[in-house]
Amino acid sequence: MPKVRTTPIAAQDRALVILPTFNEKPNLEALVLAIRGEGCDVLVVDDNSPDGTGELADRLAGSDPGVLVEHRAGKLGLGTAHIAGLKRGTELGYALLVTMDADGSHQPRHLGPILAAARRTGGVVIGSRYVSGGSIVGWNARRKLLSHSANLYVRTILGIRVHDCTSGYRCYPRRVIERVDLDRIICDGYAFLIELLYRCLKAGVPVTEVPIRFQDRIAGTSKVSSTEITKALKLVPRLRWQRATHHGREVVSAEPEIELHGSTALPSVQAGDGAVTPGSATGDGGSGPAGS
Ligand SMILES: Nc1nc2c(ncn2[C@@H]2O[C@H](COP(=O)(O)OP(=O)(O)OP(=O)(O)O)[C@@H](O)[C@H]2O)c(=O)[nH]1
Ligand SMILES: [Mg+2]
Repeated sequence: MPKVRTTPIAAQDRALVILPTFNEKPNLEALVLAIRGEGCDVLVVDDNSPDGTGELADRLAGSDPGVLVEHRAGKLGLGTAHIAGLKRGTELGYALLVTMDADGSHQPRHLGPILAAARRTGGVVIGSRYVSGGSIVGWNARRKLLSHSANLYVRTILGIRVHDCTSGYRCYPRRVIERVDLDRIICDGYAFLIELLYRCLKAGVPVTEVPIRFQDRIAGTSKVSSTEITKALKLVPRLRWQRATHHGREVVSAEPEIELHGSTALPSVQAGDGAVTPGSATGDGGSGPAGS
């Protein structure tokens, strides 16, 4: 029997940007408007923020059908917020699902190159600070060192070549999310980012890094705690142990060069669309900025 298409026609080719929020009221409105200006729809996943972020999101949604809101009862973690958004976006039939921090660190102007790379490769695209052309503005040396060390740790333990494993600015084609069982994800917090990336790599999904200019949050406070960092550190060897029991594939590239199972293939695009990092993600545990 033929399958009945349930995808809303309006969503079929569209991108949905998922914004997890907890106390991001000062940042939300300008960000939502800028994302809408890039032609994407928005889903705010708010965890009953005490500062009224959820109410502001409702007001924005009230005047724009391209803005959706999911309210959750309390602070349930970044990972589960991403999962809730990815599931909702999948159900609604969006072709591309983007996750982005709502604190101003991830700029909507990078959406164009990120979406273009996702459409071209059909794989996961990471807005990356650690490929050529990427940068960080506003972090002190200690914060940079922490982030670089975390990425080096993840790359080394997991034996993967992605340079920015902890970036929350990502695009997942819906078909990729449909292939990865989100219900098997064990991490609810920040470690979720590493886990989902790793599961995608193990499923043989190509991963491409597009350089972004990351800037420190515009307003509000960070929600990353030392408990979250410890949880993430403990997760990585656990994933590695699972890896030993599953022999999967890894396909990673930094634009515009795509590495396919050891042989390098150049895609038919030029760097002019903002994807400007030739061949920097090759070699297991390769040395990106975190390693140098
Ligand atoms: N819904 C939801 N969102 C969260 C939760 N924790 C963090 N967020 C959001 O996730 C995004 C990233 O959180 P940040 O606190 O900026 O974490 P970070 O970017 O790693 O850290 P900073 O660089 O210090 O800002 C922001 O939009 C937060 O509001 C949570 O438990 N639930
Ligand atoms: Mg942030």
